[in-house]
Amino acid sequence: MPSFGIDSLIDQLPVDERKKKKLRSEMEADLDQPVRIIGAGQAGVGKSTLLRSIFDVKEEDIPSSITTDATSAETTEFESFQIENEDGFKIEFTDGPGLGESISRNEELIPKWIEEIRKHHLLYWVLDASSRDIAHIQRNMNKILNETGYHDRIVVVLNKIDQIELERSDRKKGAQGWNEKYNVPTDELEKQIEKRTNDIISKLSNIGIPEDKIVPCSALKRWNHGEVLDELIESLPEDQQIKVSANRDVADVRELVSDDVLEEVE
Ligand SMILES: Nc1nc2c(ncn2[C@@H]2O[C@H](COP(=O)(O)OP(=O)(O)O)[C@@H](O)[C@H]2O)c(=O)[nH]1
Ligand SMILES: [Mg+2]
Repeated sequence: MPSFGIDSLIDQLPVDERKKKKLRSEMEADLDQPVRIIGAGQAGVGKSTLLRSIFDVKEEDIPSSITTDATSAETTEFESFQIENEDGFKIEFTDGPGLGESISRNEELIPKWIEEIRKHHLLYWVLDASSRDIAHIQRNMNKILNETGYHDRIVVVLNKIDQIELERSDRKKGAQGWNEKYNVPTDELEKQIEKRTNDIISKLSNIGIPEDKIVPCSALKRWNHGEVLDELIESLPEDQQIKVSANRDVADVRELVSDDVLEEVE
């Protein structure tokens, strides 16, 4: 047995002894298997950036075919890569062709996505929070969720919240969106994030996605990425959660604020 400290990990779970025993035997059989996570969304929404901000994924871990930028040739293939975290557990990420780029392409892609998603424990779907039109995304999501039944295995990430436009009156006053010093949104931006998030929550509740599955974040600024990870873990099947919990110590807040702030508090 590799030294995962599995017993001590299981001991920390808030379940009774019988459940722990059952979990232990299931997990030992399953230990070498990776947790499988698949990311959907249009090209350029920030899927790869998000992985790097949450997991210890290095640029070189990601196959070059996956890191293609938004303007380069469309890929039609699904591609996976694995990382191993501190506890020795494997996490496999799958990336696929961008959804929502054109209607005719969607017809062809959606069945492929459905087939592929079924092989994964969890689906995360990244939206660009700064773009307003999500009608077509909503339709794609609805089709895919109805076929896969993954309503409780999806996390919707509203990424790029740092790019949401401020209200015109605030812009006129010269307000900024991002507070660089503390690496947080300004009050003016926060207002817009809330509006946009609530709008998406109400649109996606129509297709059966619960409110807590929808998480705003900025992968680039690493704002609220901890919440994304928490929601990902919570949405995994119980016996898979432990494999990802080592990643819970995502960037310390202190890493993210500017140096003069750190000097002030020290
Ligand atoms: N402003 C901003 N840019 C982002 C954010 N996340 C990703 N990006 C940028 O968006 C571009 C596409 O990101 P990438 O992760 O490659 O998208 P992917 O095609 O979905 O994997 C890159 O230039 C990223 O730096 C974000 O939260 N805010
Ligand atoms: Mg990518």
